[in-house]
Amino acid sequence: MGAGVIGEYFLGFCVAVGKDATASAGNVCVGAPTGMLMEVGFVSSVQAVIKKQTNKTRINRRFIASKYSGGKLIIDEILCYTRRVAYQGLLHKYGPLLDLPRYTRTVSLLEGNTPLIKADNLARQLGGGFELFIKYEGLNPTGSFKDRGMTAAVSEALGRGTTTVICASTGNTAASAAAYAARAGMKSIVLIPQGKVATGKLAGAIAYGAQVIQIDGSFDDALTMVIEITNKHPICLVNSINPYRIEGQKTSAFEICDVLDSAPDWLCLPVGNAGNITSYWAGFKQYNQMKSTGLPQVLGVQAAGSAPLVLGPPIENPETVATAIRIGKPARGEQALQAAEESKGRIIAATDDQILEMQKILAKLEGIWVEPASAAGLAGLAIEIANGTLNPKGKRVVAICTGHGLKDPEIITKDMQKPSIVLPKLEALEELILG
Ligand code: AN7
Repeated sequence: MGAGVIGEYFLGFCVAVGKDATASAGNVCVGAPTGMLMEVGFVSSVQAVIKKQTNKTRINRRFIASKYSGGKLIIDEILCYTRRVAYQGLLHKYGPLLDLPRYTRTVSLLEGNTPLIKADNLARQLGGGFELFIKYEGLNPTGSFKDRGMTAAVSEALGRGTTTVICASTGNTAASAAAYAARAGMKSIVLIPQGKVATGKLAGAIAYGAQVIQIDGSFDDALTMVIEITNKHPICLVNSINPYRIEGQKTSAFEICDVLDSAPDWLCLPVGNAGNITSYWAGFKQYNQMKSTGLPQVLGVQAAGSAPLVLGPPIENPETVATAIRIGKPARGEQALQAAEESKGRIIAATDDQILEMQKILAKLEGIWVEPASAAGLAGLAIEIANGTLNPKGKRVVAICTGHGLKDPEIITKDMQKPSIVLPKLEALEELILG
């Protein structure tokens, strides 16, 4: 046995001779009688991997495999290199678990695989006695969780021969759609509510080459319009009404279970158009069926000024500083309420002040800066704990932080104290720092 590094790949090789060397298709492992196991990623057959390996590494050895039996590939003799393949994105990793058509052609920016960060300082601030993890979705390629759904939706659209995608957006969907469309060689059109989209999101959509159109109306008006136009013209809708968006976004639930070995006790997340809460619930349920990972209670959090799922009827003129979730008529509202109910959780509202306060605390206590909407889930958790309606003691809580703070820098800079200016002299600096 030996190992070495070639390029970006970790390479190890093993020699296995004999009938007890087996490999399972899917998440393929090549097993050697020595007990050595190496993961080589998703492939349809071990032979294909070996062929790829041998081409890649120019190892001119023979690989002999006889046949599949009981889901296993019985191997007579292996003499091969295996490698731990670099991360290749969500469809590569979880594709077989997602309900996508066969014609799907993967368009990926290596999205997903985001960190689950333990937040002990914040947990202590909230009273302690429980485990708190932040799923930092702002670290996706375009800075939000939308990339999980977009890799699936745009891959399906490409495979189907679509040339143009369209969405209504409070900003993050727009940036994500534009990026994936660019990569797929498609045109993208994004409709945004006038003047209410954070700079980092608008800049992204423009940079990725989208046709950006402002609607003199709300997100809900824009969504109605993209539905109408896609019913009439061969343009692909990539809002979360698109079922493939939901499929892609389920992967975050899979990742959480893969890291924790089970679902958390509570899942807290912001709710806008309600695609994400729908996806998480579907993902946790699917994994639980497959792997008995359990189910979380779901706490969905809306902004108080745009909380139709808390108040009941749609909100005509939603308002909130958390512009990402400034949505008055969530497309998947019914499913969100169902997820909350089935999970024995609930959907609540947090005020703008509570959201902004949590945004600051999270950045200052944990070094995690998220956009306002992304702090809503945690703001809701803080409210519930303070009210005594959620007892976290001994529990494991995961909060989904959906978008990066850099998306909306103005929310911080507009109120900030200008940094002090000193002369370029040591004494001046000393006086400022040491007083
Ligand atoms: C950071 O980009 O609706 O409940 O058009 O950007 O699945 O809608 C954004 C939503 C939470 C709410 N956090 O997710 C859009 C858009 C952030 C968001 C949500 C959004 P959903």
